[in-house]
Amino acid sequence: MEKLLVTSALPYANGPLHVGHIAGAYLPADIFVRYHKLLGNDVIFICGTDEHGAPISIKADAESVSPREIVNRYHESIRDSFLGLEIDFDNFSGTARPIHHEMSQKFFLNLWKRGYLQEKTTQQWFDPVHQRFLADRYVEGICPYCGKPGARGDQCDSCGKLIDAVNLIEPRSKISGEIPVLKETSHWYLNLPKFEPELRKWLDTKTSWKDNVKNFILSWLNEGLIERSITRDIDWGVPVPLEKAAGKVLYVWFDAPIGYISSTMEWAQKMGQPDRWRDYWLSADTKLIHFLGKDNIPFHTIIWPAVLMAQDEPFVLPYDVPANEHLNLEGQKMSTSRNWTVWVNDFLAEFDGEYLRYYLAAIAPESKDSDFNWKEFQARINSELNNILGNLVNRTLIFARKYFQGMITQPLKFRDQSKKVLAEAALLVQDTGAAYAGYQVRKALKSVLDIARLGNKYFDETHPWHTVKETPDVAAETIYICAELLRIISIAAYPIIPCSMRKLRKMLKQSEIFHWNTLQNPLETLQLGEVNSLFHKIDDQAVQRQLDRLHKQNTHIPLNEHKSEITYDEFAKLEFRIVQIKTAEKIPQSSKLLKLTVDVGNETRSVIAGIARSYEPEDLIGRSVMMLINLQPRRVMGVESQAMILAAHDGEEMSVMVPDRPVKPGSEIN
Ligand code: B3M
Ligand code: ZN
Repeated sequence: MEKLLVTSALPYANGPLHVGHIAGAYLPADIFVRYHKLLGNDVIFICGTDEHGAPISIKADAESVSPREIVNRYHESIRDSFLGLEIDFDNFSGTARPIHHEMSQKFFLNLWKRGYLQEKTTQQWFDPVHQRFLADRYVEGICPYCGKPGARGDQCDSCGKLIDAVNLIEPRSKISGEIPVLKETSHWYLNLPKFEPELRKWLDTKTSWKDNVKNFILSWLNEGLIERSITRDIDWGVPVPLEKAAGKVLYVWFDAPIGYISSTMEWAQKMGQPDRWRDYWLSADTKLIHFLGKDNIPFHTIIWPAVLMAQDEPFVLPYDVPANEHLNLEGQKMSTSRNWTVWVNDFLAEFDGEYLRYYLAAIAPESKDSDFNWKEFQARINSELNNILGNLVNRTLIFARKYFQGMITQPLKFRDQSKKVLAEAALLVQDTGAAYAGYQVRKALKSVLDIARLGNKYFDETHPWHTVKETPDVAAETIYICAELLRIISIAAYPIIPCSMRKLRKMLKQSEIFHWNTLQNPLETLQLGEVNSLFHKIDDQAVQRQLDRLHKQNTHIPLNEHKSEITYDEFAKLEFRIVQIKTAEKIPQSSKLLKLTVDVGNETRSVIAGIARSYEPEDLIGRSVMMLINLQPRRVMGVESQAMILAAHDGEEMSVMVPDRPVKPGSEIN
């Protein structure tokens, strides 16, 4: 029996989960864990929310609420998403809990006592307006490595490099937007170079790690390790447990991985065996496996193992770090700031969570980035899940009900064709298991589906609808074999779609408790339970609604992204004029839209404007504003809009563009 400690990266409790998160660190882990639980291995699956650091306090500042409030809100939202998707952790904790603070301080003190930390005074960015240091994401600028804008004080998302904030080009404070100044402060630095020989030795043993992970680590090591500060000047986090460090907290990336341990400790406490966590973390035979997205690789494969090596007890080091690539959406990079994403809770409000598990397994970004595409989602659910697997379930069980009163009878012996099908299925099951063990979710799903394809082909070729008339035994054999394939699928596909496979087992009167090795116990004669369709199809409107929502949401372009260039001639085609607003009224059923009539100088036009959240209709009447007037008219909520009002939006408020001094309606702008 293997002992496995499986973790998924701790999601920041600063926002809800989207499908990209699930595809990267959670679904693949859950599938892996379910497989190992089926094998009967000793496995626990650990997670929790990452509740510290700049991501949380920036969000709290933006909403003028406490970090604690943000953390509580999103911890719940994230937990609900996991529940809805049956991502089934043995424990789901959070790093703001006392057990985590204690453990993190203990880890820090061990490093300090054992000489791995050094206190250093350096210059750090300081916001002159708000009189505070700008840790990590509180400052943004141009990446010193790749030259792209939008790099944050801790990491550049464009090139993936970790950044020392002082090297940012054209830095700006995220709080005030001002240019920050450098000011002295002292911090504690982890002496990473000291660990290099031991890290290299350890990494050399990791020959089977995924190529994308190995390459990432090698490029890191080859650039040379540097000392990294593990403390910060912010007021939300684990307090640094040294008297002279009053007011400072541990760097979120220092304490977050310790969350895997504190969550395991919480699990052990809940079981009433508070020392049980040690059986996993301090035992050399534990396979510690960290599932994560590729951005988190260096923290888990260099800094975290170093911190574990430096403790005063022999902590187990990561056995494997299966990191996944990114998931794009409709051909574009996902972006939460632009709302170009699919939020899990929104998905669950419309569709069965099992469909997301199925689709994300089918397109898992295992070795390269992959694309979430709503039309493809529909096609996979309709033509694979329904037409292949659902079809085999329906035709087999309905036939049994119609012709055999729901009896599935085990034949005394099989015809060759049936034996061949069972043998092929056994091979496919082996492939499925090997794929699960090797983190190849796509391949596992394909093998499982091939079992269903095999069943459909066999059903067609043995045409029971003919044989049932003359040789009902032959038809009964077809039905038995197909039901046996369904039983096999109910185990083999369980890690991917557990809920439907439980339903399928119920119809087949199979035990709720089952193991991978029960695959070998053939179906005995049985009377079917109640038979229902396992899946239903997704109609065009449902998908169109999602696409509409996505495109409608996506009206804001973040500062570091720009539309493609246009020519002067293209620009010259636009006709802008000053117009005067004559009437303004709310549009019932819409909280965003106002209906305006405007004087364009020699005519009046009606216009729909999306400014209702920022203006009361009566405040607009009589005002002169800027308008694009040669835009093709369109109907919005049943009203024709014959121009477009220009307004600035900062993501929160809209502000209409007005002339600097009075000008006549109809005046041209150029
Ligand atoms: N919260 C980063 C992230 O969500 C971080 C992972 C921590 S794992 C210890 O991308
Ligand atoms: Zn960069």
